[in-house]
Amino acid sequence: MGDTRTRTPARRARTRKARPEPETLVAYYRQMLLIRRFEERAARAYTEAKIGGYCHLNLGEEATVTGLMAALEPRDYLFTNYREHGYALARGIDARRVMAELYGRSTGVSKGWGGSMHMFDLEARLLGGYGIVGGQLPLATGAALAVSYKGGDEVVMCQMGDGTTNIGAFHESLNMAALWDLPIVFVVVNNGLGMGTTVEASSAEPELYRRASAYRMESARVDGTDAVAVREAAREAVERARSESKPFLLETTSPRLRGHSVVDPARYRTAEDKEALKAADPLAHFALELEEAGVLDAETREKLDAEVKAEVDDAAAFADDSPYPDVSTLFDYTYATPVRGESRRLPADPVF
Ligand SMILES: Cc1ncc(C[n+]2csc(CCOP(=O)(O)OP(=O)(O)O)c2C)c(N)n1
Ligand SMILES: [Mg+2]
Repeated sequence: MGDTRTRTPARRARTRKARPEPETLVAYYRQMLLIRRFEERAARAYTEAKIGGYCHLNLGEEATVTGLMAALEPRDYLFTNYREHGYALARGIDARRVMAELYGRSTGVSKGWGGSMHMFDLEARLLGGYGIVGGQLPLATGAALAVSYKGGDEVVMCQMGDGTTNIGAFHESLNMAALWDLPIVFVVVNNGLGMGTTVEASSAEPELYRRASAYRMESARVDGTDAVAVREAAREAVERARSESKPFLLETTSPRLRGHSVVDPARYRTAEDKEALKAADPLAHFALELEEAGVLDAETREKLDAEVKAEVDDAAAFADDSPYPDVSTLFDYTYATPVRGESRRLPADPVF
């Protein structure tokens, strides 16, 4: 790699793989299962017109989400793209509040005004959910600058998709983060597609983690279908950001099991592609691996299935029973501080 510090695949292959306790593995499995069932329920609720607007699911990315969130401390900050339901759940936000946000109800994470793409929870330090591709990067970089300026030891994690690495803000943000030694971990969740366009068709350097070398930033690629491997790689990056205040670019690879959003029939996929996807399902593989290792038996698996189903059913019922936000609160959360002369008019109201 010459003068860059980007890791070679050989260096990555030597990364130590920790052996977590059986309870931890089962907890990761449960987390992944919750995300899976939650997302399936969201897809169903969308077809029932309970959810409006855009809705992008983490199906296939459960191990990535679980591993990444296991690497963060509660005091760390998280920025994501619009595909963030799983992150909100794994960050510890109640499934009821996440579902209620999808339903646009006042009990939701963003009080019903954000919807699927704009979850925001200060307590969980989830600072969004962004619908503009790459919109989260400059904000996350700014948050890392604020941490650095204040001398804090929090780390900022900024998640994005593979397609986002072709957006200008990606390069501006990485450049500044490297130049100013900011405590930020950029994570590229490479699901192989930006809507219907493959990484190979859109990126001159399809090994996306290597892009960091342009900024002399360290980077690595990890199997995003392996929650433990993701956790280990992310921990290394997070702890380095914390102790040395150095940015890092981590790329995870995992399949996107369904269309870009719930309304995408994914016609660009062949029947063989779809069969291959089913066979590659990370959740099914993880369950099998745990069963073979004697960590998960059929009884526990059934128990977890029932528990998670009840949790998701309860979340959907809670969302359904919750009120819509009052229109009078439409502008309440637009600005953090009062704005002089703030207009509280609705779009159809006269300005003066
Ligand atoms: C600035 C901007 N350009 C285009 C879009 C439309 N758009 C929404 S998602 C998307 C693809 C992004 O793909 P990727 O970054 O790989 O994320 P993924 O959806 O796979 O998680 C595009 C082009 C947008 N929302 N914002
Ligand atoms: Mg993608």
